[in-house]
Amino acid sequence: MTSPNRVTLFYSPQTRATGARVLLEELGAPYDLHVLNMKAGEQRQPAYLAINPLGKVPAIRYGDALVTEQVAITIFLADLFPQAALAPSLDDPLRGPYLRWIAYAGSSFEPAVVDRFMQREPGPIAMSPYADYDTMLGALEAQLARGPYLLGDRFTAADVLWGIGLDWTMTFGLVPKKHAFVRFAERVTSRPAFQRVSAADAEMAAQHAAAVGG
Ligand SMILES: N[C@@H](CCC(=O)N[C@@H](CS)C(=O)NCC(=O)O)C(=O)O
Repeated sequence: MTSPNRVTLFYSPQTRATGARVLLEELGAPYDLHVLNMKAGEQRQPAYLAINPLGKVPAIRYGDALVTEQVAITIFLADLFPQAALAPSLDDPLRGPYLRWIAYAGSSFEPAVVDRFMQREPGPIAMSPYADYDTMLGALEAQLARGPYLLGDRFTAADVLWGIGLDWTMTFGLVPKKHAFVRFAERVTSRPAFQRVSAADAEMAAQHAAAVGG
């Protein structure tokens, strides 16, 4: 039986849930994994749709709270384990920029990258949530060029979200391998937490593929 005050992460390897697991590792937080084999379609079974009606990971449960969406999970977890100091406190001048860049990942970067992947035109600039792709990415590049981390010298939970997001999107050719992006993503993915999760993910993904005979 899972302790009510322990984080359960609904998880599938090599997905957006990887970032949530890396964050838990960076936080030194105790957690349990509830693994879904997406290759077997477990994310679309009623049991999981009761957790997240969208059938998407990551999701977390903490006590009675269910949290979905990477952005919310990043903010929630980093605040839940303040001893790890990965979230600027409410009165820290970095708190606003920290929230800004976490929200930017979900509200501007994700829709832009998905449009690009689907080869969809964003439509008129005033109607697009991210203006246009180049402007959206240019703002991110300018922020990262200040480095070494998104908010300057301080490593935060926002870096976990962005380091992994950029690593994936560059790998899939959805984001150009600009120096500022590559240098930043390497800084995050070379950390022990990412390395551990990445190795475990490779093993788990192979098991999932084997379980469905592929
Ligand atoms: N809006 C969600 C998106 C999460 C998402 O797209 N997850 C993908 C994995 S990378 C997923 O669960 N896909 C499974 C499916 O739709 O069948 C978030 O920010 O967390």
